[in-house]
Amino acid sequence: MNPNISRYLKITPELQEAVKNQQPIVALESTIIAHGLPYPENVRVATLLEQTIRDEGAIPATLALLDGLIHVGLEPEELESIASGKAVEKVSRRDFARVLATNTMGATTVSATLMVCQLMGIRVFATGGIGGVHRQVEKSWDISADLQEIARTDATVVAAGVKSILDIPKTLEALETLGVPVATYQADQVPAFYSRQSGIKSPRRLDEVKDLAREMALKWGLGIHGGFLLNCPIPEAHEIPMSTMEPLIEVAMKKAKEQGIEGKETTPFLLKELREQSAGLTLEANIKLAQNNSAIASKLATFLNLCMVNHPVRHGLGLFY
Ligand code: PSU
Ligand code: MN
Repeated sequence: MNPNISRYLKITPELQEAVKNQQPIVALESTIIAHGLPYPENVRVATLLEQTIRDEGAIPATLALLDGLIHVGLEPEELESIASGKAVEKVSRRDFARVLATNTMGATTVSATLMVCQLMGIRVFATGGIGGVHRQVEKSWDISADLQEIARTDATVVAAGVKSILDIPKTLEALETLGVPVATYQADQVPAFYSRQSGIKSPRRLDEVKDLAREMALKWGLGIHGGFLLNCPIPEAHEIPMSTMEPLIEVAMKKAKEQGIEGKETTPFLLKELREQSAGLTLEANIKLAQNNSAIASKLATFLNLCMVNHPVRHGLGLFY
């Protein structure tokens, strides 16, 4: 790597080894920790997700910006600061350099996490839900920076769909325009985060993780840049049906409007409201789905490793752009 860039990186010894030995790695974001889940539950969840990835054979890399350095892998005390800190910024592409330059504590969203994946060559990233096109976009123009970052990064994002605080059909359309393949794991509908069903047919169903691994290796081997989105429905035992969630979402959105919540505050505000209104039910669901995604991501990373090593089309031929 360019030495001018490595000056700005702090990689744990375990991950330095993993990169050197080309072991499968799964990235995890830190906004879900700092802004998506309450303290101290978030510390337990972050640790659980890392353990789940290990149990399935890959090495976890939780990413964050601390002390002017891009952290790849967090030590327990670093995780504690991100999870408990009040002054933690939610970082997307727009904020990345400023947060480093000012030594601010920064939690990476899907978009900033993907930037670090591209830098490190990490090809699989597990999260809960991605950002997307918000409802009433015609008034707010609120479209998450996550979408264009998935389009430009050579990595697969493993998520549980987008929750219906977003406009799911518009989010799918935007991803299609950006050239991002979107599939649902072992189901026909796009999952809606807390709910297995959204009523919206998925552009594609994927039954075997190894088939996606093969496709990823071929795409990047051909030099076609860009990511994938694999949506995994929340395990049945933990789902909250749409009919239960919809009224809660309506109330939360109304409250956000009344309080003038906008921009990057919107998603964390709605998540907190839903958690409170559902008496913690959404919190439990959020944990279970993120854990499920981490397990699937770990399997995917392991298969991908095999495919990349054995693939006849080597990466970087530059046939496409
Ligand atoms: N969706 C969730 N939980 C989250 C997020 C999204 O269900 O924690 C976070 C992710 O970090 C995502 C970010 O990248 O919110 C999107 O924020 P925005 O909508 O402001 O782009
Ligand atoms: Mn937004």
